[in-house]
Amino acid sequence: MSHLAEITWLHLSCDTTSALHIHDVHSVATLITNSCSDGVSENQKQNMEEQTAKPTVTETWLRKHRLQYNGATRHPFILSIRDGSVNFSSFKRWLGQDYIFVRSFVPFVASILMKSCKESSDESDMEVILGGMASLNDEINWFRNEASKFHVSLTSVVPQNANVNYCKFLESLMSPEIEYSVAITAFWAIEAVYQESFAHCLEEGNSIPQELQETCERWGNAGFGAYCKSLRDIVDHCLQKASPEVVSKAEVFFLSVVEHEVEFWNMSVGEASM
Ligand code: HMH
Repeated sequence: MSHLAEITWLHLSCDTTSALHIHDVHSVATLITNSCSDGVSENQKQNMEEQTAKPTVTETWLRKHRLQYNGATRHPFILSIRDGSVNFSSFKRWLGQDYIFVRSFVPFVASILMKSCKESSDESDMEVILGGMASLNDEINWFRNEASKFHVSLTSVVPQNANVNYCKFLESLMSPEIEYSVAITAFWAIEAVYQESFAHCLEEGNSIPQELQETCERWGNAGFGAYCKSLRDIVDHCLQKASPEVVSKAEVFFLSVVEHEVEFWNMSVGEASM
């Protein structure tokens, strides 16, 4: 492709999203610089490219879909935990439903672990995903313990619509037709929404009820934040090498996760249809 054709393509692709503007202006600048740089050494060219570093795929999405994302991470249920006004019957509903969700999350993460072994070029992905599985094991035990504290009987929880739909979505992502890069994108988004939500509860100025402090720390602690960042780095690394079709598919699934998370919080508050 000639530089002119490439620049025209970038202009066209700019039209689909305002958030891409900055990055594409940089790309165009890089292309123009490179096309004018005959006689410039490879080293200098590389420096020029580094100075015009492109935002990663996840950065682009988070900018573009900030409102939707905040709808999940700053949901009224989360804000009510942070300011102490939370309804305890909502919290108990969330607790029982999330236990069911986490149990369906385990085979989903296992399917990603298998895909990473087959499809990932980076061996260290496996450790990050395995760490995630280990923390799910802790989480399941924590749910059992928490449920007994709050007198929630986990054996009699009936999964509500939003939960059933979310679990079906996870199941659809376990299909062998779903690329590793797409599945790990959903995995990252699922973990990141909880991490950002509960980390927000812990930020200065909170009035979290003492009984819910541990819940917030479970997902809001720095270690869980670092784990989510490792997942995000894997996603960016995978998608940087993926075809535009796969990147778009991953973006659609990212947005679906955000929607399912909002529905899950709505259900917990008690607004969803039973
Ligand atoms: C609904 N989303 C939901 N539950 C969870 N436990 C997480 C994300 C994070 O593991």
